[in-house]
Amino acid sequence: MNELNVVVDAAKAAFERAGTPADLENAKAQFLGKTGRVTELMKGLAALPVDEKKSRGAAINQAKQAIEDALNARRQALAEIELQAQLQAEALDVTLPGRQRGAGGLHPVSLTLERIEAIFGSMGFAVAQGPEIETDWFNFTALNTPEDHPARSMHDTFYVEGGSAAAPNLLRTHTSPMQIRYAVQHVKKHQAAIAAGSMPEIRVIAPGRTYRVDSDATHSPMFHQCEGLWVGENVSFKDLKYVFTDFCRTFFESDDLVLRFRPSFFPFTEPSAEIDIQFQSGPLAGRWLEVAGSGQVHPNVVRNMGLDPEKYIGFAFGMGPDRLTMLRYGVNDLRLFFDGDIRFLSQFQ
Ligand code: 2NM
Repeated sequence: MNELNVVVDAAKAAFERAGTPADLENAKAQFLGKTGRVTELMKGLAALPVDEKKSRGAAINQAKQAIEDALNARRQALAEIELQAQLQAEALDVTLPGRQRGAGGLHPVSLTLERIEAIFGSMGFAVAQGPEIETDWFNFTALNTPEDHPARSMHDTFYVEGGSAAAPNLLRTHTSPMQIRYAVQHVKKHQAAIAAGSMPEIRVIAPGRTYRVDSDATHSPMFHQCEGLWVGENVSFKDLKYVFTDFCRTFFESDDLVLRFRPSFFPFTEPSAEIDIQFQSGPLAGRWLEVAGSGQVHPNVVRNMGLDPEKYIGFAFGMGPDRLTMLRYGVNDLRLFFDGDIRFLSQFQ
């Protein structure tokens, strides 16, 4: 093998060994660079006689061309390897299943509110919703709550901007103000019938968020209430009793559940009663559990609804959907409802 072929083969071998573009450029310098072997061969031409120069020069050029071809081939091969590696690294497996978002679902208290609305809805009660920021009038005064009642203190109620200095606006402490708003609307709407001596009955529940300055395992500063109101000419405590009994038995899916109406006091009702329930079977059997307050709407409140208390009589009740949810599902800490822990909430789906 002649000397030039040895150089060409050495170059090819060096290029093959180069595993990266940088290695390849180093190998190139050894053959085609300023002090490379091909350059050295060219320099050797100067010392040759003229007749040898031409053929030797042509042979060196041929060898140089072969080396450059090998270099370009290797460059392309390395670029191809690099491209393949990159494609491999960025490969997408289009057959993988997509990321799941999860189905989501209603909060347990929302499930309870929906249940309450469906049950009372089936008994002819409308559902009324209204403002969570209330005036002093609707939250307290219209509900016959005296000026010095503890619920009116800064200690018990969240006051907000608006209203007057003497009667600032507040976060409603119960949903009863909505009962007044609804009744006033009803009276306005049925003005003609009332003037003619008869009014379609008011039958409404007001579910929603309420606020009090209170926080422990059984009290949250934000909690839910659902109050009910039934006003007409011939409504009586017996109606309240059968409606609420039916509600409790349906809500808790327990036909033998019994109720007890225990005398109590509220400013807006007279007489008033706490409603206790007792299960006859299951984990809570035998214990009296307080679930609601109730009573005959106070004549002052009936008057504030725009009705004559001598002609119209009303019955009202108020219950805590948060507590009803705890009883129904056996939850022992109210705060679990408002912590937003998905491990707790997902159990209700
Ligand atoms: C309760 C207990 C007793 C109540 C009264 C009224 C209204 F608007 F008619 F005056 N709404 N809700 C009421 C009565 C609420 O909650 C413990």
